[in-house]
Amino acid sequence: MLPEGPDFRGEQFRWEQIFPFVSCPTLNRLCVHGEIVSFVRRCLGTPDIRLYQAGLDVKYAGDTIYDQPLHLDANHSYLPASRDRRWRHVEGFLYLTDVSETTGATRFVSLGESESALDGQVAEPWPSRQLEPVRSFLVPGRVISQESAKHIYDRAEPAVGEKGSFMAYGPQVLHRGAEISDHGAWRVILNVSFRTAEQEWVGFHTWQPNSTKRGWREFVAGRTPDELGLVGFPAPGHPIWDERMIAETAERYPGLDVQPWREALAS
Ligand SMILES: O=C(O)CCC(=O)C(=O)O
Ligand SMILES: [Fe+2]
Repeated sequence: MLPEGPDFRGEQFRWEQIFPFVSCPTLNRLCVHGEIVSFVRRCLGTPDIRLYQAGLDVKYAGDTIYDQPLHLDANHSYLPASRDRRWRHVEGFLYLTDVSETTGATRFVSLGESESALDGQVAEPWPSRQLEPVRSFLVPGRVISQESAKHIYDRAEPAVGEKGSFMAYGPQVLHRGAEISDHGAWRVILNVSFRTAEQEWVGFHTWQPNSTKRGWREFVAGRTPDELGLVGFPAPGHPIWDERMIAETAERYPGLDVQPWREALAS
């Protein structure tokens, strides 16, 4: 029998939409918002970063049970979370509604307490070794059950914030999704996560399969070389660019200003 308490339920993600968003230019632009990007560059200590996850996450009160167990998002990397600052990536939630303790604010344990809590724990499959064959597709990595560590659950704080707030955390921070207890409420966040260009072991979404579709063309129109670099587009001056490549790219993406690529070729 599956447990009734905190869990990773597929229904928690049923309204999720993945970037790029068709006919939603503002949402597309928010995924590469200048202030978020500059904050993440400072966190990661390099300008050379990539957007590796971008999705709109919508949750409605009463739709399912949103309580999750405390966990690390181990499904963002091939490797366990490093404790060395140099190897962190940044996971982020841009709040598109006000988020309070009763409207599903994610609960977070501080970095120091997360690390000491994990030190004492043996990594176990969730929800149990017996159920691993049926549930392994939902296992997100290191999970701490309430029974094994109630005191750590008590230390987890809700990340409360107004619409427009950006909540950022690293891969070694314990957290859990929480119930929306206000009747009739909903919570909307834009989930955007970044890695350094060299962290190829970190990932979640892949953009290329959608790059021939309308939503992608709409996103690319009007973007700058710097914004496109966040999704892996080669910068002006990269050796792949010649006249023909620039012309065909301009044809593929109406509304993209290819002048910076032309100027780099000429210089
Ligand atoms: O939606 C949330 O509040 C957090 C969800 C979460 O941590 C997860 O699904 O890994
Ligand atoms: Fe998570």
